[in-house]
Amino acid sequence: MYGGGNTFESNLANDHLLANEDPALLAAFEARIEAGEKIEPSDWMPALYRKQLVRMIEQHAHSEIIGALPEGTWITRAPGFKRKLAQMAKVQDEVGHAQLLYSAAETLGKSREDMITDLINGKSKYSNIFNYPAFTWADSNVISWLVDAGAIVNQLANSKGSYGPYCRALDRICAEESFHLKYGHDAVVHLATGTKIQRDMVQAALNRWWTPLMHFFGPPDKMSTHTAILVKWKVKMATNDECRQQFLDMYVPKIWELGLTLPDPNLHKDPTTGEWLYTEPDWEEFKRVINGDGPCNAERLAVRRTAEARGKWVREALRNPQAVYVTPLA
Ligand code: BYC
Repeated sequence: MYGGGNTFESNLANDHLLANEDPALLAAFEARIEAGEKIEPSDWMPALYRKQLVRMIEQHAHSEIIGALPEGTWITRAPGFKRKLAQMAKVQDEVGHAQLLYSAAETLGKSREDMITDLINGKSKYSNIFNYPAFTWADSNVISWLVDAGAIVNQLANSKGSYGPYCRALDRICAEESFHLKYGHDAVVHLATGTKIQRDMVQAALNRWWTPLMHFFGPPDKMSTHTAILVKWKVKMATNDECRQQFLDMYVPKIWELGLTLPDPNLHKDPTTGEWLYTEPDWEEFKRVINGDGPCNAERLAVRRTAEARGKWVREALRNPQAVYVTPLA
């Protein structure tokens, strides 16, 4: 089970939602999807399509806002003024992506407040990968290059999907992510072509991030709960395994080109099928991390809780501009 709840029960609840739909409306909806039309917020949609989109877009938004934290801690320690400026701009972009995605999810009827509450109470998920620590500057660079690369593979595919507001948010996000990717690549090349200490530092970071990166694309298709219906309704335009394969195909050669290695002796491309073969990453570790028991889960949520508490007076002041606030920070 990968989800926070019981997958069998949640599948039953999903089947029930679908069974209750008006068959004629459902058929018309699926015909629109089949024809490549975009679904907009005011259009009729099955309750399950809405529920799945809220789940996925909300998790994506949380991933952006939590994802800003490991790199954010390196802003003050970035080596040099130019790297500091670029790091700051990137982190700001990630927070902006969260805003776009929360707005897209809100079009489906869940308020931003409820989404944030579910995040800080540990009810909603966010990407596994941001529950690992960025010990060194090289860790931060590996995130900027390879996590953003993985994100682009997934998001470029899904930006051609069926739900208008999510696709438009992804178009904008992908444009910014592609710049992050260039920044991350430049920073990794700098270390990989530098002194022995710099090369060792980037190699150690790569070793640390490889398993979380393989997990990032989600469980293997045969174990995925939601892929089948999301692919059918063109929310996911590529499966977890297809995205993982595309990432390996595009980035393993670039990593090897730098003289860096990957911590999987079985990683190679099958010359006949063109498919990358690898050692399955530890999926038990993945389950633990996405269900709240990773190295940094508690720390990440604690930061968000503090941010939420500190921003309370701003939200209240916006709601009620006449009120006077004398002690903004507790
Ligand atoms: N991490 O049926 P499956 C970024 C969960 S941020 C955590 O395959 P699905 C960046 C899944 O939620 C960009 N949980 O699910 C930011 C489900 O649990 P529930 C992040 C995961 O939805 C700052 C269960 O496992 N990208 O780039 O069909 C700095 C079963 O999985 C993960 C996105 O969010 C995971 N990795 O497919 C730098 C993309 N994988 O909900 C960079 C949008 C699976 O039943 N999301 N789970 O409790 C997606 O494309 C899809 O949701 C996934 C998973 C491919 C991630």
